[in-house]
Formats: sequence, C-alpha cells, structure tokens
Amino acid sequence: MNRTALSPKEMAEAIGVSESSLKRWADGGLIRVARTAGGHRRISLPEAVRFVREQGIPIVRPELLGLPEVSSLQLELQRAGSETDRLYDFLTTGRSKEARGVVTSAYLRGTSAAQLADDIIAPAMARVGDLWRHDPAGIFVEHRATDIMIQAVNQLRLLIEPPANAPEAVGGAPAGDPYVLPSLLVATVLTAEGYHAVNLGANCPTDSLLQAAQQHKARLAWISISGVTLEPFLARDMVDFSGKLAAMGTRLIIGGRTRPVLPAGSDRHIQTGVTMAELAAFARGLLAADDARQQAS
Ligand code: B12
Repeated sequence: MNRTALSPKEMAEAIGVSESSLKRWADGGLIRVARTAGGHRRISLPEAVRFVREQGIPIVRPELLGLPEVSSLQLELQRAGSETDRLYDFLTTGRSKEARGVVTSAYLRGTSAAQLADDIIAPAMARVGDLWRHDPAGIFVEHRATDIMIQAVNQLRLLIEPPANAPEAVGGAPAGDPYVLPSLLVATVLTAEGYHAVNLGANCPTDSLLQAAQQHKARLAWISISGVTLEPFLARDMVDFSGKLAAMGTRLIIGGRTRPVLPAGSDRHIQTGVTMAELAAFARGLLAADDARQQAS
C-alpha cells in the first residue's frame, strides 16, 4: 500500500491516540493539515513522519502509514546486534523489505538522515565490499545489496518533504564514477536539511551539472566522488567549474570516499567534506547565513 495522505482517524490509529486529540493538535497548528474539496482534514505522509519524529511518538500501527516493513521488523528488533549488523545481515541475505525496515524505523525514531548514512548504511556497505575477498558469491551479493540499499534510500526520501520555498541543490558523481548510493544519500540528507535536491546520479559530466545548476538556480551544488582518482579530475575541471558556479551564487561542496585534495589556492569557492554530518552542517550553515542576510536587508 502506498500512502500519500492520511485522515486524522488513520493517523490517530497509527500512533495510538484518540481522533479528537489528533484533531486538536491539527487545529492548534502542531500538525499541518490540508483540506479536501469537501472540507475534510488530510495529513501528508511526510508531515505525519515529521510530527512523529519531532514528538518522539512511537508508531503502533505502521501499516496504516503504508510502512508495513516497519511492523515486520518488530520481531527482528528483539535480536541482539546493532542496526549496522542487522542491516548487513539483511543486505547479504537479500531481504529487501527488512533492510527497508531498518532504515525507515531508525529515521522514524529520530536518527537523522546524515547519521543513517554515516553510522549505519556506509559501515554496512563497507562490510559487504569485503565479502568478495573470501566468498566467490561476494560480487553478486554486493550488486544485490546495492540495489536493496537504493530502494531503501529512495523510500526514505519520499518520507521527507522540504518546505515549498526551499532553495535548490543539484549534484551527482563525476564522469567515470559509477557509484549510485553516495550521491543519492547526499540528495536525501539535503532534502532533510530543507533543500529541493536534484540528484543527477552516477557518471555525470561537469558541463551537465553546470547546466542543471543554472536551470535550477541552485544555491548549492555537490559532487560525490567514490570511484575516480581526484587529482586529474580536479586539476582540469574543478577550479573552473567552482568559479562558474560562484559567479551564479551557487556554493560547491565536494566529498566522498575518495578524499578531496584541492590544488593549492583553489579552495576559495570549494567546500570539501568527508562525512554526511559535515555536509549537513555546511548546508544548514548556508541556510542560516542566507536567513541572517535577508533579515539584515
Ligand atoms: C557497491 C560497490 C561497487 C559497485 C557500485 C554499484 C553502484 N552502481 O553504485 C560497483 C560494482 C560498480 C563497484 C566497482 C568497483 N569497486 Co567497489 N565498492 C562498492 C562498495 C561495496 C559499496 C560502495 C557504496 O555505495 N558505499 C555506500 C556509501 C554511502 O558509502 P561511502 O561511499 O563511503 O560514502 C560515505 C562518505 O564517503 C561520504 N560521502 C559520500 N559522498 C559525499 C559527498 C559529499 C559532498 C560529502 C561531504 C560526503 C560524501 O558520506 C557517505 C556516508 O558516510 C564499496 C565498499 C565501501 N567501503 O564503500 C566497494 C569499494 C569502494 N570498491 C572497490 C573496488 C576495488 C572496486 C573495483 C575496482 C572492483 C573491480 N575490480 O572492478 C570497481 C571500481 C569501479 C570504479 N570505476 O571506480 C574497493 C575500493 C578499494 C580502494 N582501495 O579504493 C571497495 C572499498 C571494496 C573493497 N573493500 O575492496 N563497486
């Protein structure tokens, strides 16, 4: 079941409170509601998720939110082991629904998108990446795990809604870089930080990224680098690219598994980072600075 909006009754049942409490919260502005043509209140799924996370309310019937994989996880949660261990088990045994459940329920319990990426998903995928060394099936398991992880992160992305007036962010992985997940995670983290994120994905030429940044009037651009050597890429492209972006008011952040090392003197317009926590902090700082500037003018 794919839900996009809930009635107050459905949301009340999902979190185990009375419908009248729910309507009171809605009327008091704690939960944003839309009205149907007939005047009935409707709560969007991302808004329901935001409310549950902010208030720390446990979900008793996640299937009513269209998230049955969260319920199917209840028993699994009682097993020993960290979330990374559980995710690794599900990824390596091809249990897609359960892997989605780990990601979604961690987010619903208040784990940030950046923490999920840095502390749960990246370490689980790093362990998957070691399998081929001692298991001939390791390569197919790695490909399957990547696909499962992409599904889980895409589902997470649909649960998060930036404000209508959110600034745009555009990015991807550079030409020759086949890695899909890191850029997808950047887009998810930026959405959670209040940006409209446009993910151009793996293997994206810098010129196309520049065009997209222009068309979207992006405030922020990202490049996630995992698979190519950075030196020639940066030396040829990056300094020029970041200058063009800066001229249109777009800030650039570069990061990823391949640690960014910038040529001397080129770092004026380029922010570098290694973790999603750093990305989130940079994105938040940019919004705060823009707000402060607007208030001062
Ligand atoms: C899946 C995978 C692949 C898949 C990718 C599929 C796809 N379409 O996405 C495929 C099959 C293509 C692949 C190919 C190869 N792979 Co590979 N791969 C992996 C694996 C298992 C997971 C990668 C992943 O998605 N991780 C999840 C992400 C979220 O984690 P992350 O990249 O670390 O990202 C974090 C940070 O970097 C940061 N971050 C990311 N982006 C950004 C952006 C910004 C702005 C900021 C601030 C931060 C940031 O935040 C993230 C969360 O913490 C890794 C293992 C690993 N340790 O990562 C190996 C791994 C990277 N691969 C490896 C190798 C050897 C290869 C191949 C050479 C294999 C081969 N012989 O062909 C090729 C090379 C391809 C290339 N052209 O570069 C090695 C690299 C070893 C090394 N010394 O560099 C690893 C480490 C596996 C291993 N242990 O041996 N791979």
